[in-house]
Amino acid sequence: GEDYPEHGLVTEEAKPELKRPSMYRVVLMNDDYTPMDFVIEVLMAIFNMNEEKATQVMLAVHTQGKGVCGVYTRDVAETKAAMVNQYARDNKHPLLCEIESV
Ligand code: TYC
Repeated sequence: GEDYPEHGLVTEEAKPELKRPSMYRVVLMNDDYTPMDFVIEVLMAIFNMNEEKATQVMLAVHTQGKGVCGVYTRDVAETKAAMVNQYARDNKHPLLCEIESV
């Protein structure tokens, strides 16, 4: 855009173009041991899904091996993945959540 006005006093620096933040997929991995109800509970609690959506995503992970829980900025994606992994460990389940760049 214009760096300076046509008239009047300049009171601010020129505004730089803002970059869009990099986005990351939060991916849930299937395993043979984590109970289906536990996965649904995690999806509802951490990814704000209703029970129907959480069930759909859990079954997609169960049948396809992995599935996307959501796409977020890096800090949010890392925090949500860490929350899933910590909650799974606390409950002695092998459930694993990863992040990958979109
Ligand atoms: N495969 C698990 C079972 O049969 C269920 C499951 C679904 C586990 C999704 C992990 O990310 C997962 N109990």
